[in-house]
Amino acid sequence: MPNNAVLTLSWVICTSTTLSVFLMFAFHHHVVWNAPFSSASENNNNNNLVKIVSLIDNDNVNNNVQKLIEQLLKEYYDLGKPLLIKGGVKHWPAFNNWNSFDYLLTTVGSKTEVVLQTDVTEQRANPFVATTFQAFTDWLKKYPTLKETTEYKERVGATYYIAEEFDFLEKYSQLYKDMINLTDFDFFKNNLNMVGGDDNHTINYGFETAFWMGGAGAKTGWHYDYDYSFNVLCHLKGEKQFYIAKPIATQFLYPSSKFDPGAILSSVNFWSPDLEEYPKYANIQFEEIKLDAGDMFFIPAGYWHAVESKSHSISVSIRLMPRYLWIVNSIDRLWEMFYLLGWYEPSEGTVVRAKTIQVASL
Ligand SMILES: O=C(O)CCC(=O)C(=O)O
Repeated sequence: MPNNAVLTLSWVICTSTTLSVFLMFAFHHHVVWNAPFSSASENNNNNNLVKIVSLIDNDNVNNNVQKLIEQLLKEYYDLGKPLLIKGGVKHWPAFNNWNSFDYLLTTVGSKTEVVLQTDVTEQRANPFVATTFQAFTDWLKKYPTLKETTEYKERVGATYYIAEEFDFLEKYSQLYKDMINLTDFDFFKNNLNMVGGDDNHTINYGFETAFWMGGAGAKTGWHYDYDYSFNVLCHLKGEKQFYIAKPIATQFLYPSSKFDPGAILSSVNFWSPDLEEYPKYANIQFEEIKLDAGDMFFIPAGYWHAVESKSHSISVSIRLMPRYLWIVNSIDRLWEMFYLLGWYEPSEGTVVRAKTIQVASL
């Protein structure tokens, strides 16, 4: 090839690669900060923020219930609005099975290591402890109520929470079976061409799941998720209080640059807001939603939420995202990998855990 042609080809390749990378980062920035597929343009009228539908009196543990759930989720997914289905996961075997510590200990294994969040990681420094599943369940049994965990927190400074453990369920096939193969959500995977975090469908049926198990007083701070446009919290044990605000509440929530792959965190701690530092927070409007065991809660992307367990609690998040968001999200995964390799230090910290403190008992 003549020299000129080689030069021109190299120039074209370099320019188009640089442009593609630039466009990718610009698109990533737009999606992360605006969650554009959510109903972010709505006005600030907070009436009926969450639609509540009750299936509690519906004893039909059969396909009709599943069809109804699928239709409801589809409708609210299209509207981009939160939906609480009371009793939506009561037909899962997990609803009964996971009530028993013995069952969980046998399935997960008493010596299995679990990593526990100890504080509102989204807004504070993030100490994590690692211990055995046995030690964690012993702690839950010893401190079963909010009164007892509050006293413990005052004394020791911690409340323990297995929070958003992505690969937890995949390791225990029986726990997956207790969720009746996630057929309530098949529509989203098959008809909307959405993907979970992992393509190994034989283990996880093509869904991404996150496992949450904590003591009374376990908390998740103000944040919104931009990536999972399909995010359903299936609440299986205990009581949880959700605080949820429309995307437009961003103006009152002081988004921080603390790094959380897939999410934007607020600088404001729901449980101790500093109104001198964050005065606009005084104007926020949010709704409180109580989740009982057996409830299913659809949280559209872009909606701010904070969560508090009022008793010992267990939930599973079922999540999917459109294929293009998976590509956008891979930039976050790359940064996460760089952080874990020590090549990137987020200026305002991160919720990604790099270190844990090993303890034999809690
Ligand atoms: O249940 C929790 O503590 C948090 C749930 C949550 O933030 C989510 O599913 O996005």
